[in-house]
Amino acid sequence: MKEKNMTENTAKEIEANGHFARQENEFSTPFGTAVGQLPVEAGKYRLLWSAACPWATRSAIALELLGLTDVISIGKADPMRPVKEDADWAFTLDDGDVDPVLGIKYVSDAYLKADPNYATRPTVPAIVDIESGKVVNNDYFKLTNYFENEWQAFQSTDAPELYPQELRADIDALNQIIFSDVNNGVYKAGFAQSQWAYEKAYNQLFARLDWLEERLSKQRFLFGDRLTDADIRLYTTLARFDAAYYDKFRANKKRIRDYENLWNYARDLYSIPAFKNNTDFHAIRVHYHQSGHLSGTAKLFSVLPLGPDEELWTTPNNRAEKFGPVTNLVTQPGEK
Ligand SMILES: N[C@@H](CCC(=O)N[C@@H](CS)C(=O)NCC(=O)O)C(=O)O
Repeated sequence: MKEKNMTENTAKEIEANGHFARQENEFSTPFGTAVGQLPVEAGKYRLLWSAACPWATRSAIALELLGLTDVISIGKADPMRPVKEDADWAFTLDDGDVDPVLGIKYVSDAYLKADPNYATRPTVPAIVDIESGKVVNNDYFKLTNYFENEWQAFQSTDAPELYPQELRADIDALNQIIFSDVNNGVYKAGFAQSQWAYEKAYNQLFARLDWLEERLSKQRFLFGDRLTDADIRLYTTLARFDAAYYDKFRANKKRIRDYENLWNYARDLYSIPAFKNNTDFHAIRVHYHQSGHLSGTAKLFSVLPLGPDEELWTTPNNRAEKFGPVTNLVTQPGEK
């Protein structure tokens, strides 16, 4: 079978000028108590994710930070995409290559159960209703906010408030900027199909990283001394930057390691177990460098770059010393 490459899979998302415009999410019914919303119930849903994916990893980090991993179960797809005609994610990390709860081989099985005519990319993260086996929500942008807001009754007693009411408007505004220029900015650079579109994305990305570097020179996190939803979103891009986006997506003006504050900040976050436990640098390298669908030129099973050295992520950072403690975490970053 032929492995489709990124260009074929995302062809519908490339505008005439070569700019990458991400597809809409098909399943966006919110969680909540109103009629027509998805009921908030322990044991009802499964999050499908892959450690390769920045959009899915933000959900995995939020679930663990909030103590929700026994409430919403988690299925993990292989970072190496299957050799298969259609774009997909496979459960080849599991026994028998099948997700043990849903009994499916591919993420697309849950999409097709929900919509037999589903014709766009089956993506992670996806929330599946376990009983029906159908995807009920794949709104990667809002999922963490649902976990933070709507799932409060099930959160652990010491869960940090990641989306406090008084900061919501500011967090939403910053999340939008981070999405456009950084999270999706790297994809706009990497998937651009014209020099103009690439340069526009590249310039926007590095101007924004410079701006964030300045913001983080004054405070421990994006909103001062408390960890928020915005930090999770920025982190998942920073964690992939030097290992994948820098070279694979030609985002090569600077590495994150070259920014004093962003690099210390990224390592500060990595020293929090929920971040570290959901950061798999091997999965990231395999996915971006070897998995067929992203490889404009590389081949499946091509050579895997060995660096950057993961150990760099555990070197000491200066954030606590510079800015003092985190006010909404019981266990401070780096503490056991
Ligand atoms: N659901 C969003 C974002 C999530 C997303 O793009 N996830 C990626 C992995 S990081 C994915 O599953 N891609 C599947 C594909 O490109 O075939 C979208 O459709 O663009």
